[in-house]
Amino acid sequence: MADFNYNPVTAQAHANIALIKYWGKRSVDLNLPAVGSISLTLDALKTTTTLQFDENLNEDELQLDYRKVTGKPLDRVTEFLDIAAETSNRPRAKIVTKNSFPTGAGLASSASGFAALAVAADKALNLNHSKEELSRLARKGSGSAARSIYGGFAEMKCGSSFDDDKDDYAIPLHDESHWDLRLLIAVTSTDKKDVGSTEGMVRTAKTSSFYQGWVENQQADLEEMRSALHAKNFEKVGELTEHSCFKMHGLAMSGRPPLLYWNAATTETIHTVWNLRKKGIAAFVTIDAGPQVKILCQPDRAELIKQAVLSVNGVKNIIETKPGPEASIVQS
Ligand code: 2P0
Repeated sequence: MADFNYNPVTAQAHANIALIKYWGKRSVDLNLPAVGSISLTLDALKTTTTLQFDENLNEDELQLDYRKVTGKPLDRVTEFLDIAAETSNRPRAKIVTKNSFPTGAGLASSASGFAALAVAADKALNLNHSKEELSRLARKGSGSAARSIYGGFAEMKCGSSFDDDKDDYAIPLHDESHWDLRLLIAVTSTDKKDVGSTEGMVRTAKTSSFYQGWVENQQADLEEMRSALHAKNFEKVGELTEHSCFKMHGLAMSGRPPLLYWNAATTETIHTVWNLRKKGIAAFVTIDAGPQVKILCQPDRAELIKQAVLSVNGVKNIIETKPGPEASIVQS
């Protein structure tokens, strides 16, 4: 039985963008990825979470951005705390969480959210987990959260067992001081997506004839990206980032029924970035399970690219981010 600390604990974590994408699970029950992935943690997208166990509560209480949350998101948090405490027979908790960015806008709030909650739970349960254990725990909340335990660049490992997760956790590649890059997020819609990532991944694995090829080729992309990041080869990192993005989306589109996360402004933004590239401006796109376009560039090109992309019909705003720090305790 965990050793409960009844003081409030506040933790923070930053969202991340996958440069080499995760798509597909080898176990949905254990939330085990089918492929490894490589990500960049983002400074501007931060979640701050305060967790406090309270013996007087009958159920967990969740507040997100000043609003009480019930239903599925609360169930997911309750389940996660049961896993962290290794028992459902535990004191209930109050969880107050705030994002520095709009929730549900396709900006990976589950990654920063579950990474922050894993770090807060570790402290509130006096678990003293290693980084590897914290990452494994965050993964149980959301696959991409495993990477948000680290700052800078991280790699999510993919094990081979179908019934244990001993090899499924992220490791740090380089911290945020390794390389000064920019990631511009062109927000094209704030509507809730129709098909969530988990459902999308399951559908793809079941119905796409491209799926096996996706899984088999991932290792080569991971190896190339590791070397390119180490060498700070921007053109190579950019090319690999776009390749993994379009491979993932091609895969999603090849499912039955097809999954297309893009809107018209998404496509228009891709072409705008490619046109800039034809003019010699190094910029590369990546897109997650939503319609926002993320543009990887170097700091001295950020302003010019921002202005060009802001003129695209349907682009609502642009969030500028750079490599961000690891997840941490803010107060306890
Ligand atoms: C990624 N995505 O690597 C990929 C690329 C979206 C597209 O990880 O089901 O919310 O909670 O493990 O982490 C989004 O999926 O999925 C995601 P679950 P998650 O960032």
